[in-house]
Amino acid sequence: MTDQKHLAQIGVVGLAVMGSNIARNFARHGHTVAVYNRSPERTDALIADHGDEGTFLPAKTIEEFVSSLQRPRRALIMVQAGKATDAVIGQLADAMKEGDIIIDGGNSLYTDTIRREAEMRARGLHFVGAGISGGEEGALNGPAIMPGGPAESYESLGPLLESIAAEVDGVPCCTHIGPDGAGHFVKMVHNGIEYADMQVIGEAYHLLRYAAGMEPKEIAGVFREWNTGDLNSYLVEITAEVLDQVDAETGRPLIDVIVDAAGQKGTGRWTVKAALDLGIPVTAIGEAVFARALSGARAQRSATTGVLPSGTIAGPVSADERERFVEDVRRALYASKLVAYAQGFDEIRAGSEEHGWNVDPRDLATIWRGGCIIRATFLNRIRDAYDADPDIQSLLLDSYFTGEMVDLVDSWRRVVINATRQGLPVPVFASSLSYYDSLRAERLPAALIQGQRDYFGAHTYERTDRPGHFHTEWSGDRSEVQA
Ligand code: NBP
Repeated sequence: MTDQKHLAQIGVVGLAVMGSNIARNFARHGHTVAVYNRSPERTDALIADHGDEGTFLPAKTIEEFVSSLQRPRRALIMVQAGKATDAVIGQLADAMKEGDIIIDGGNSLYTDTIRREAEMRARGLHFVGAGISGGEEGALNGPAIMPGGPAESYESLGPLLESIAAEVDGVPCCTHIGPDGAGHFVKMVHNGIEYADMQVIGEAYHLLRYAAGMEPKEIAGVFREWNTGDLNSYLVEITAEVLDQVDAETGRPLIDVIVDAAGQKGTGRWTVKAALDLGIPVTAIGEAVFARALSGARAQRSATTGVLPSGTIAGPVSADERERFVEDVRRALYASKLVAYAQGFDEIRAGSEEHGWNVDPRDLATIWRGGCIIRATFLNRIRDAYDADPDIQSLLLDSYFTGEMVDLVDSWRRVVINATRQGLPVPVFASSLSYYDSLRAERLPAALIQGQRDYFGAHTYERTDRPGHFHTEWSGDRSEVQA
């Protein structure tokens, strides 16, 4: 029998930027790490450049890789999501034995993870879909990790993953999320929230720049100041850095040199698609995804710019009003952000109920405080809210959030009005305010929609004064009948 001591505790397949950084992170934490990549050049480069950071066992074939792992074998896949992941899972499964663990750390679609977990279970293997956030820097120095899959596999895998995850107040940013696709589902929604968070920051910048006429450097200072308060977060911090950057070639602010067409890899879109299926209004995430799509519609935009009338009914904010406007924008940003997070957590609750995952939202608020892109101080508030009431209907109903809204809502309205008067787009600020007003409204126009549906399709409606379903004989004598 092979001497287990000299074998690796974990192996990483796929040594592009994410995989090689995670492998280095494991090695730096004293684990022996088996490494394999389809093209051997990447394996060679990792060993040549970083082989002295710990103990690596480089493999030339998947069979050699698998046989260099301690039992139960733990192999982390970090390859492109989709077909490449399926191909690698197939190769590993053929070489592995019952009880071994395959971990997919890529950005896989959670329904793929559900399918793969069932397939691997049927072969006696454990399959763990693990969301990993933090980009390449996080992968190297401490990401947030959201592993799903069988709880049993977490016993042997958890301590390894926790050892390389970020830590906040001594708590690792990694915990078992729930069965099969739960980990990838919450990672997907995390990314959706990230889209909304980035968009609201973008809208705040846009208003300071074009409604208040401030320069990027000045705005960088504003974001730096905001980062010391409620808005303290990684995304606000890096926003200041980006806005401060000067283009070496032209001497202009870098932000003015970057083409204003935002890319996307698909996790935001998946979040919205899943929300549509679950019937959960994630308006902030939806608007953020559409805003990226619209920014990328460059031919359409250049055809309409200067052609469609602006109809603006106000000029820029005056110097006297600027200080108050900046504070209003801060509040509008915070309020919109609260809505985005509340909606994201609604989607996670609905997904968890739909799939029977039993995801604890407090775990997410805890592990997202470090390592990941949406890390923010205010996640502590979300954890407190779920501690106080694990079944709360909406995060906005928690006393902290409700109290904040009292302070924020007037400013939020002023900002949306101001932007509209100046013809500046604020899709997430505005739609989040509409969501907020819809949520708290005593009556919605949905009553009229029910009337229309009953008129053309006899879909029936409920009455406010007694139970049952009713239909009006619209094309007859217009009397009402109980359905
Ligand atoms: P990429 O997503 O760019 O994938 C490149 C890796 O996939 C290479 O190792 C490549 O091997 C391998 N690969 C491909 Br492509 N097809 C393969 C196949 N058929 N068989 C075996 N290997 C194959 O790498 P990444 O940017 O490091 O991301 C890895 C995963 O982590 C992805 O799922 C990504 O979505 C996720 N993720 C990325 C980030 C980020 O910030 N980049 C953050 C969080 C999660 P080769 O060298 O032989 O071509």
